[in-house]
Amino acid sequence: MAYETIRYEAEGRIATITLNRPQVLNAVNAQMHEDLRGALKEMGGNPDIRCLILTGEGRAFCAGQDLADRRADGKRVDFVESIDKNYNRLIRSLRGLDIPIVSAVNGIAAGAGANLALAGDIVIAARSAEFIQAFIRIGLMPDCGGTYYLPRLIGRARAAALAMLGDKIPASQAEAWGLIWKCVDDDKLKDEATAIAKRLADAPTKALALMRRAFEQSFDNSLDQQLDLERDLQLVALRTADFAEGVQAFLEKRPAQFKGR
Ligand code: T3D
Repeated sequence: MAYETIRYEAEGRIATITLNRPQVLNAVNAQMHEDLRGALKEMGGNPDIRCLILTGEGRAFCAGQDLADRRADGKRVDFVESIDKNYNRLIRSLRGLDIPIVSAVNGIAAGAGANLALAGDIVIAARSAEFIQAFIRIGLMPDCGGTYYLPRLIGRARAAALAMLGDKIPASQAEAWGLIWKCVDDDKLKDEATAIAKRLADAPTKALALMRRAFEQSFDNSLDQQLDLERDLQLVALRTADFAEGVQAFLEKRPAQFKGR
């Protein structure tokens, strides 16, 4: 299906969502939220898909909320709806997927756009890309999970400085700080993202989803709680056909053919 503000492509086991409003650096408007919901639903209806790539068209990944829709011209905006029904729902949908997400950050990622990128399980960026918690520049605080993920990824000192000062950091700095997995030469981004996505799409999908859940809870759990959680989730992994195949393939000295079941 065609969407107004994004492109959705499904090829083999990999789906790609490309934010596609390059004239405004892929800023997010209500239509884009609707289109993203549509694409995620379409993807959910395709059992072959085992990895999602998120990227942007043009020179930006995403510049966050479309500020043209936030002009102080008296037009009433339902901010609860915007945050709850659009942004939070989007982040919850992405983090609730049972397939992995690769964010391929092709250019600047600002505000909600930066935190949308961080919703990926593996985030890679073009060397020329930049990350900016732009919220403070317009009198806001980070959302879309920014206050959750930033301190967990880079520690409180860096999270606070990024959010409070609103400075841009280059992809190389983001990599050095552990905000993202790695940055690559601009002309290699697409190939690198596809290569990672292919590996993930061939991996035992349920184990990937289970480890995401375990990582998500690890900062709030004691070691005892985390060990219990690992037991519970590992019991799920142990019952998958992919585990049986993994062991069989090992014993037969051949590459495993995981089916995501
Ligand atoms: O409202 C709610 O529902 C709450 C939720 C909020 C979530 C948020 O995301 S709040 C944060 C919103 N985003 C920003 O504050 C970032 C705004 N953009 C910028 O600061 C800069 O554009 C960048 C640092 C990202 C890039 O700068 P630069 O110099 O490379 O590009 P530029 O010239 O500023 O932008 C190019 C065009 O894109 C320009 O349009 P023009 O002049 O060519 O017609 C610019 O207006 C447009 N653009 C960039 N970002 C946005 C945007 N248009 C609308 N909304 C944007 N966010």
